[in-house]
Amino acid sequence: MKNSLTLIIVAIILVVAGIFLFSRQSNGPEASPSSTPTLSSSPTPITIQLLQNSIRQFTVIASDFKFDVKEIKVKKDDRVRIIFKNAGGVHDWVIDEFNVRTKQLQVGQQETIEFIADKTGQFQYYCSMGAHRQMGMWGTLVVE
Ligand SMILES: [Cu+2]
Repeated sequence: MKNSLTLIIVAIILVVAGIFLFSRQSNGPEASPSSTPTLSSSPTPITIQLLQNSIRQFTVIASDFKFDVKEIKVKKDDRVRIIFKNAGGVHDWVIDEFNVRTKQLQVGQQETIEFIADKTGQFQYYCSMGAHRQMGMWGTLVVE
């Protein structure tokens, strides 16, 4: 009778200890997910910043023989979007250093091109038709 009472007490202690250990173990994994969001939340502001930086949009209108925008200023690594519209003659919009070139547009046509301004400096954009560049169809892209 005394032996079976001891067994019951031992069994109760084991069960209580088991519950205690089990609940501590299940607390363990719960603690780490709460610290994981702190780690994974840090890349989020960087992603948002990239998106905010990403697109600088400019509309450039061409006519005989000029671009209405003579200077475009952006920051390094900006994504530059040029909406190029042709209001007269046949023209294109070219910038050699970034390998950017629209098609040769007829009057009334437009084309949108995008590129990453991945180097700093001053770069000339121009119309590559005939002698249009020499006649004044150029402007400056400034990447700071
Ligand atoms: Cu031209």
